[in-house]
Amino acid sequence: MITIALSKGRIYKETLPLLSAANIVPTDDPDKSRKLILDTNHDDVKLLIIRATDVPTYVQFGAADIGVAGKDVLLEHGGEGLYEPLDLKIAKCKLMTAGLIDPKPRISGRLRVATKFTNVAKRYFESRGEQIELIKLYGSMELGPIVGLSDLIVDVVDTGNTLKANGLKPVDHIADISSRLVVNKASMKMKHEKISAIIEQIGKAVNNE
Ligand code: PRT
Ligand code: MG
Repeated sequence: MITIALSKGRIYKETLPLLSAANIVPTDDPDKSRKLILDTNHDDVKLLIIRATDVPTYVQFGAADIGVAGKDVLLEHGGEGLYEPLDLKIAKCKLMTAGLIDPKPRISGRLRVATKFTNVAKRYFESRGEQIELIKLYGSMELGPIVGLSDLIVDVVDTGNTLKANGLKPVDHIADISSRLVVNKASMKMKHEKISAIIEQIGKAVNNE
């Protein structure tokens, strides 16, 4: 059995053509089905539909052999127990800091940063020698600076329209982001033939894009 962990939404949509290049085609549609385990055209290949931030956890612990996750999620989670053999070049965006278009004076002595990417933010500001106060959020980070919760946010940005619509602007670029194929290290050894065939076929499809 090979299990592949994916999140619904943009990653699922953009991964489907790559999976189909490896002749893996789901027989259920996650938008129509409530199932969390989707069958495919192979009896021994299943897709797990989970939250984007949970993908590295499932793969790290071997609950899934393979996963597709944004580099933002991987940078935040850390790479323990994971191989990252392929850049799928999908779901591209940028990790950025952002703040008010018209900045206000600092809220407190130390710069306050609100984000769900606390590990990334901590490393980034440490590398610049800046002392910050971190505020962990789980979503709608754009609100932080508007309501005076934080001076800055760290979030993924694509077009920047969401920032703009909320009176924010990108400030500093932290990293370019795309989705990566990740593989459990033990699965890579135990199921080497099947998994390396999948990696090779998906890799070819990525390069033909
Ligand atoms: O939604 P959920 O809380 O379940 O999890 P998630 O937001 O992590 O998942 P999902 O499916 O929204 O995103 C999965 C992955 O897609 C992320 O981990 C990124 O690697 C990648 N990705 C690419 C993005 C975007 N582009 C993106 N634009 N993830 C989120 N966004 C957000 C952005 O933060 C903003 O709020 O979409 C909004 C619109 O972006 P703009 O800049 O185009 O306005
Ligand atoms: Mg989302």
